[in-house]
Amino acid sequence: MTVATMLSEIETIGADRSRGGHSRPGYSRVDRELREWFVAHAQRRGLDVQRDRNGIVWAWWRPAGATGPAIVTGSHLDSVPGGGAYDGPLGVASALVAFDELRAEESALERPVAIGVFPEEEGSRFGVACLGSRLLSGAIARDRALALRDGEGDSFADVARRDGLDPELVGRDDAQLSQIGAFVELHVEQGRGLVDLDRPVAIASSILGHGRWRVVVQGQGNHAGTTLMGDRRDPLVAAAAMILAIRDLARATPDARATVGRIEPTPGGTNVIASAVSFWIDLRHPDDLVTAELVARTRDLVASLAAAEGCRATMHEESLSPTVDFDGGLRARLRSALPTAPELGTGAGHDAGVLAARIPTAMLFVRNPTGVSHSPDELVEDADAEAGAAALARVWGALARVPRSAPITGADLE
Ligand code: HGY
Ligand code: MN
Ligand code: MN
Repeated sequence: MTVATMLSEIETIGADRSRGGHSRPGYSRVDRELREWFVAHAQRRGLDVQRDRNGIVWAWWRPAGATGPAIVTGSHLDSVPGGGAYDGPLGVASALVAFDELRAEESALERPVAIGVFPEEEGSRFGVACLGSRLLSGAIARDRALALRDGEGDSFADVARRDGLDPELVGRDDAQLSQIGAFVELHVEQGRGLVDLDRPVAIASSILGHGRWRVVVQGQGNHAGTTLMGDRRDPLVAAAAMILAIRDLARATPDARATVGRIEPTPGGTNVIASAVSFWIDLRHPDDLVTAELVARTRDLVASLAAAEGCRATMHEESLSPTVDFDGGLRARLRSALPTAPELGTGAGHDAGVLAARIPTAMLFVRNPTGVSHSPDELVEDADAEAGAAALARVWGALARVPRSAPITGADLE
């Protein structure tokens, strides 16, 4: 089976006719359908499937004689609103295709292998990026996670319970992590690096530090027609000034990226001056100290521009991930398995970036001719998808054949 054929099986699940693309929130009915698709493929291959306390689905294969922590690959199946078809699912489909190839080498494998499917990687439902891998690794406290609320006001505790999990059990799971020797995630490239290099597959070098902050601006709701301009305290006007100022701040800071893609006025009437506005800032920079400096300057901007409109504002951190440089020894092993693959950094966050704090992780990127992501325009040509799965099989097999007496990160190879 090819990667393209696999992905065609799920293309209608979570299809979003109004936005285009797919909207696949974590821990949702759509997410469950996608999980069931994966589980069926994994069980058809004789993999031992389990869903852990955090909702991560694992499919294990322990060939005779292969013992110790597993070499794991995988990715996520959830999406941003109106997302593309490849961000996440490409890594899961490629893992299944790569497994079909790996199984032929069963006798040579020294280590077990597994595929992991991580929920809520995009954080589109509860606001925290990579919620599943953060819970597993202990990067988010259980109580904070359980109290998170989605756009409907449902708590993660209630949603997790409805999705078959026990809220009292979610959280850091060292026993589960101890079963993983290394994690290698394959992902569509979210940029044009491979297009410019004219190569199908790259090895990841680093992930840009990134965070999300929610700004709430409070003003005075009133009538659009009876309120003179000089009498207004309009939070939407203050928010507009803040969004432009944050854009200018990022433009003036080399390598910084700032985005406001989501804004929610209350009450949101055409003939109503809003009483309050929420908007979310996504800020990213390679240097965590610069990110912190940008956040501090943004807080000052928000306060002063709110005051200029007679409004008040708060700014609350929802998610923060440091810049990650992937494990050098593991990258060396990937380089020896894929000697012609270039190394590229990325500005996009991934579960492999979160797990890097606890276990050796690495990533492979597959060429995206449009370079566009978090959009229906995201694309991977079928031939490149197959090249990605073949590269993953090579890397996965090389790592699973490393003798158990040798360190998996191959520090000696650096
Ligand atoms: O937002 C990101 O960087 C990733 O796509 N979750
Ligand atoms: Mn992704
Ligand atoms: Mn994404």
